[in-house]
Amino acid sequence: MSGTTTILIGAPVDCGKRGKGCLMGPDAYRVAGIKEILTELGRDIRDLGNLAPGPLPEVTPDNDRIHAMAETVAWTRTLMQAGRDAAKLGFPIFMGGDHALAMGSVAGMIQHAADLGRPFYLLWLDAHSDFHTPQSSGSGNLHGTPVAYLTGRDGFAGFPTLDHYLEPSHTCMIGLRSVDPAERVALKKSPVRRYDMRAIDETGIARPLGDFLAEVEAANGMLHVSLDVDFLDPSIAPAVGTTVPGGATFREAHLVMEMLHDSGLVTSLDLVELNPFMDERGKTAQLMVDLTASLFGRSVFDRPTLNHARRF
Ligand code: 5AB
Ligand code: MN
Ligand code: MN
Ligand code: MN
Repeated sequence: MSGTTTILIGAPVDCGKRGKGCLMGPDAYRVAGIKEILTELGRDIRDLGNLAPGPLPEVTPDNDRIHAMAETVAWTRTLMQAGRDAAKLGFPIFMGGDHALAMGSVAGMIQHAADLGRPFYLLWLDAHSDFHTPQSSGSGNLHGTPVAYLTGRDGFAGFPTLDHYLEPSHTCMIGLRSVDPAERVALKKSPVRRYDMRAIDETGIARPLGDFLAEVEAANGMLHVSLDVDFLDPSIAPAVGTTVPGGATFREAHLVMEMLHDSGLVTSLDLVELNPFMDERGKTAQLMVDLTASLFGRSVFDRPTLNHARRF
């Protein structure tokens, strides 16, 4: 991980779906000790506090099911700019907030990588593919759309146009187990790499991740990790609106984070979809913070620097 400055960006985005509560996420991560734990790991922490969206634009969604489009557009603008500024100073951690925040956080990181002339890669750890367009979404919830927006799919009129979009082939989804029919059709036509839970059961989680990391490394890419709480099995991470059984186990999730640390490739992170209102004595918030600690190098024993990009 390059540099030691880590910038915490509170993004209490709660407009990506109807159920409320993700706005409490950033504070739950602070209560769970995110600053203290990362400080112990040698990081220099700057907490920008909780941001607020800019002025609401006048927008009319083409699909009347779409919920809170104006607010989501406002957040996208705010987070894109805040992320771009933060990335010049260090490693941004976007503390969500629901997954609609990734429209802004990842968009900002894409532009930052382009400014540096480096290729950009996205690791999407989620039960869902979040590949709906506003037209195909059955729920109208925009937290189910960020990957479609970021890869430049049609149907996002009214959202900020980006100078640079995400290459679908630079995107890797791991943990999938709830993909809607319209998303499946679109994904099948797209070079997005995708690994469902069955693939993980069959090969283990290290292999697909190792393959992807090898590619990022070979390209000297910058890697953004977007961690949705529902990537994890609901038995260990109940604080989420969209629980889907059969998620990543405690050890699978930690192994992902440990391999990401060892790769040295990760340059920014989203922690999304935590709904502290649904938590059990803070256990999900604590697990998300512990996973972040693994990403920043916490381990039982020191290891010689292993190159997981090559090992698996
Ligand atoms: B999350 C669903 N595909 O569009 C939809 O939690 C779920 O950010 C979206 O991954 C889940 O509403 C969005 C059914
Ligand atoms: Mn998601
Ligand atoms: Mn999800
Ligand atoms: Mn969710």
